[in-house]
Amino acid sequence: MEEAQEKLASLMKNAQNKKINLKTIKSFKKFEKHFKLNFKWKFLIVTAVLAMIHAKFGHLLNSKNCSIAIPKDFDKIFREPDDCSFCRGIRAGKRVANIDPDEFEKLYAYNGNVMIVTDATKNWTALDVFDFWYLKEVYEKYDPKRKTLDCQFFRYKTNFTSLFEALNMDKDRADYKPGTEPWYFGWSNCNEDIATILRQHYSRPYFLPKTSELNAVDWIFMGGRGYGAHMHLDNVRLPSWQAQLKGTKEWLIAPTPECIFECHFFSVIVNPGDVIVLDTNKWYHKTNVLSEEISIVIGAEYD
Ligand SMILES: O=C(O)CCC(=O)C(=O)O
Ligand SMILES: [Fe+2]
Repeated sequence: MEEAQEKLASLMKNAQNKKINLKTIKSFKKFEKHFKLNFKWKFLIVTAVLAMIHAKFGHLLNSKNCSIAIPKDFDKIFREPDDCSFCRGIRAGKRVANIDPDEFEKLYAYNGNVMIVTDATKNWTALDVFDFWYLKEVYEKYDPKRKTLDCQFFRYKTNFTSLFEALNMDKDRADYKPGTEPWYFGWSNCNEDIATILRQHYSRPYFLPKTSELNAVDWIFMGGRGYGAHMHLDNVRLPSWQAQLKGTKEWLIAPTPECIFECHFFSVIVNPGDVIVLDTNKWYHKTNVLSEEISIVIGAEYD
């Protein structure tokens, strides 16, 4: 009893020192007693609140042009668990050529297959024309008002805060001269004037389903050896294609955590001219440039 009294006295002294109003504590206790929540109720309330947030802001999670900054991986909270049917039995990328769009649509376009189409960039001048200096020139010339700042920019491990800052790096670094800081970054192009210029050098991959339009925003990723995108899952609704214009890149592909005992991890190597097609919303993916030559790719989602 004495011990309890001593404890109480010390607690009250502590509360006084910290300027805590003891009446508040009393009323809080009352509140707690009245509304004491068991685990089940707490879980239901948290779920309901998250569902309300999702209903209100969920559409922003699907947009590549989010207007509010969403904490990293926040969207994964709402991902429905996979039943693993998309990845079961897939152990490698499938290299194909001369593929009919109907066959592609029926067999590969909307399931878990990871395809590498080797003959889809035959007439594209982008393979010769696109490099750091060409893209810098296009953006400086056709976007003097920097509308492109509204598009998304992924800096990965660099400190660049925008595409323009990245395109302004000094010449030696841009050329990946030894001793300069490495870089890898990516961006979406939501500037229509620039899309028109860039699309003079490539076209909609011939094997895509006939009904699929080339109207999605294009994504460009570029950078040097040993660098790439970290392991991640996208939240963009549709599957995508990506053409390797320069350099060689490895894709490390992994199933979602709930499928790791049923599905396989594998890697795919893409060379200049290859087009990789995969559902980046369903496969975790990480990229790594293998070549000395700077890797440049262009891609988009397809419906
Ligand atoms: O090409 C890269 O490095 C990353 C591409 C990517 O993450 C994507 O297309 O979803
Ligand atoms: Fe991705």
